[in-house]
Amino acid sequence: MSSLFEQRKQALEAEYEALISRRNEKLPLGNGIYDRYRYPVLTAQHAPLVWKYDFNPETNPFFMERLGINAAFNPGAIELNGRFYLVARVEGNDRKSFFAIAESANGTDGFRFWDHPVVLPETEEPDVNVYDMRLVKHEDGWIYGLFCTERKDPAAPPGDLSSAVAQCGIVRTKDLRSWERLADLKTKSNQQRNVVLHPEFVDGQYAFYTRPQDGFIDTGSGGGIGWGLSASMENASIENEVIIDHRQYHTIKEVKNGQGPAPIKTAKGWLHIAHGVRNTAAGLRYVLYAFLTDLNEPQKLTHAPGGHLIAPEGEERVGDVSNVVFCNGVIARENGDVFLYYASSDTRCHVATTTVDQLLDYVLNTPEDPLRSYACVQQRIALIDKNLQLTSV
Ligand code: M1P
Repeated sequence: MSSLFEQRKQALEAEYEALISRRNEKLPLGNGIYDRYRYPVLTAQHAPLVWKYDFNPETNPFFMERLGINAAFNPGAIELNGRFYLVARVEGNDRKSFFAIAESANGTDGFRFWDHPVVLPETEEPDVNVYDMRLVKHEDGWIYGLFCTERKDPAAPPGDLSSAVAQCGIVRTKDLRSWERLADLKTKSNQQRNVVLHPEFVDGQYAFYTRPQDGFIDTGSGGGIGWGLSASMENASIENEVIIDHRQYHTIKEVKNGQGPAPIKTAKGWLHIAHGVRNTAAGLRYVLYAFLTDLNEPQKLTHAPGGHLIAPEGEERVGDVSNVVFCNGVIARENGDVFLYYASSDTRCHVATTTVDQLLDYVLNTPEDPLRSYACVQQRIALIDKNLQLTSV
């Protein structure tokens, strides 16, 4: 009769391998824009057992978790040599997030974490929490990772243990294994989250999408997706930050919005995925939306379909922060296939697959939000009438 330690270890190892080797399935029909999949691609349960358990029967006779993992979500994504890599935000039971790389051969299942999480060097001002890395293959030859670094607000009054300052941390790598930490991005804003590096130089400078805010949670009078240039990445600094995609009353991005991953370069312009947030009686609701900007002037918005591209559905709606979908990782392959990695409710990560052609059709031909119910009805009647003419022949 094997020990409790051995029984639990074997059962958990079998369960883990079954999870990693489970094939994912495209859900039928979809909406023509993208396809969802039956299973999330990364969850807390994808964390290797050696991250959580002490494997020594002497010191852990109950085969008990010693360092639990709470969630795996909001991954940056990159394709290297035909393989798919996610740099996930992994959150321990202690609420601190860290980055860890999961690798898959096909991008929709089989994601397995590397043995060790990313060792992210600190600056002289240590990060308390780090999350939401955007990976960018820049034309300068480096892979950059821009992420949110969060520290306690030194100006918070005594007793306020919640106020924090969010800024943009920057690392770079060539192989996803060794990471060089650069100075945090400097801007004039008190708070920066959702900062993303544009993959190409613009006017000979590094170009950033930003999200200036007055407060840690509240945008205050700020917000919107911003844009700014910096001559250097080693000491990145933005002097002039302009808002290129504003928040707007009674839309999906009324409360706040933020750039998702770096935009995809297409023949018709730069294709952006972003998140928009509105308030409800049940709290904030995060959805994804898309827009297109000019190929030569990536800060110039050219097409803005109304409404959301992806909203939380089914089990996606429930988690640690319910009613949230968030995307900071996308892979656009040479052949035009697109793998859009989105997390749900700050808990787990999913994939939606589509193509550049489908996304371009979506952004070019989906009408803008007309901003008033009456105008929305007119917009829908125009569609109905065109269809009725076609169907009555
Ligand atoms: O909890 C939802 C999201 O909230 C933040 O995003 P934003 O700054 O746009 O509000 C981030 O903490 C993000 O990680 C999180 O998913």
